[in-house]
Amino acid sequence: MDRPALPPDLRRALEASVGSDHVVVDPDLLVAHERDWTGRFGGATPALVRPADTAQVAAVLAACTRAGVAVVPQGGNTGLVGGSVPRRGEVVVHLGRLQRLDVDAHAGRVVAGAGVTVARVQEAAAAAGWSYGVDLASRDSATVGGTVATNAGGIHVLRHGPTRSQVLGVEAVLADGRVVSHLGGLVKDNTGYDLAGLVCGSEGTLAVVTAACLRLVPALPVRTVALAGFADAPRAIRAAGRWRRAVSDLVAEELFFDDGLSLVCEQFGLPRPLRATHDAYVLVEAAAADDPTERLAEAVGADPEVGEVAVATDAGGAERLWRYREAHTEAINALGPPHKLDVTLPESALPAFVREVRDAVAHLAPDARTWLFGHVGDGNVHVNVTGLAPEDDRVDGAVLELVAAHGGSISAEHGIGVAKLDWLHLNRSPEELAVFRAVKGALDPDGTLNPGVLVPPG
Ligand code: 2HG
Ligand code: ZN
Repeated sequence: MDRPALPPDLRRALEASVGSDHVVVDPDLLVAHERDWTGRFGGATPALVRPADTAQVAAVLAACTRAGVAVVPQGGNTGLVGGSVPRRGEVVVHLGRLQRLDVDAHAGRVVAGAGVTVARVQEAAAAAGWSYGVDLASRDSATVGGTVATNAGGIHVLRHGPTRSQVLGVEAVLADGRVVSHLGGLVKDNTGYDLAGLVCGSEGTLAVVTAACLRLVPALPVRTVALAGFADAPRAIRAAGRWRRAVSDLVAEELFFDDGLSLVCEQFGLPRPLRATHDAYVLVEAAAADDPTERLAEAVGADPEVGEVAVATDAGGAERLWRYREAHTEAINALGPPHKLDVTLPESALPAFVREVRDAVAHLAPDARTWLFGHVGDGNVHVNVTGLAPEDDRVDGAVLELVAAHGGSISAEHGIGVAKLDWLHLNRSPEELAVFRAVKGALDPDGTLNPGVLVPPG
């Protein structure tokens, strides 16, 4: 991989803005930032720049735009669609030093710098008697900047909505260095275009998020987790729908299958969680101010389609059950770079999709393996396919077309990045895509910010 050179004038301007220690050009230090978490997407960068605050981000972006050099913003680099890594010589603007964290315990909100991890926001919220509505397996690395820029989902979307539902305002820097800031945090604030809502989910293509004001939700300190085994996917999906309607304390509802569970158990040396082997599993978590166990047991224990169930009411037991679900991503990655197709289906189409998607992959790539798991509570299935060459995207196209044919979304929570760009038209009309391009052109006329991501060429 040829590493592009950083133009000397730009290097001087960047060093003047952030200090020479924070303009990294040593190839050994750059490699970790050049490939995404899956190992499927990446390229070479001439430099990684580490601004310390919003003013420095502004100076960096203005210098890059003046020099005609594109940038890719990066936080924890936990993205899964190739949107956080350089592909064609972009400078990486790393937001890790933006660590502001101010909690307003009275109002129930927090202003967090882009580099603060989701786990730190959760801890700060808990210390103030609140909770943060977003949680995801990559909580210790994923950052506020990245999760806002991608409108990250996670395991609590069915209760609290995705990241966009938590965002009360953002501070972001445009490509020319202008700062757009609206961090007042008022819940009722009906003063025109929702710029925070627009920047959230724009995947670094419109502005670089430097801070966000996030709402907090009431803490629900008593939690119970149940893992139920089912004879097949339709039974599991039907039960998940019944529990969503019956259990008002439900905060998470996840689905996985026996092949994924066996892989996790093998790779991490874990005992199987239930006595018997079942085809499909649903993990549910209920949380409340008082003990929700009885209410959850009433629904899960009495469900005629459940084959077997394990319940955890203490934190250690809950973590143990969650591990079977959360370790899927790592276990699958160990098999080689997967193709990740993060999709949502209408509830009524889920059983058919689960059956048809395996057939569709097997038809095109008989040697590939299909792994299905995800957030069944909001119809979100993570279709992972291993055993394909990274650049062979015939399976990607077939799966995404199947999703669209069922009225689903080709990206539930990971975003479009570069991975899904060729299929965005399945969900977005030519008129919508023209608006995407108009917005991009208005905010980033020189195309400095994350080129090739999210916005298809006209
Ligand atoms: C999860 O739900 C993440 O664990 C990752 O969204 C999903 O690995 C995946 O495909
Ligand atoms: Zn997920």
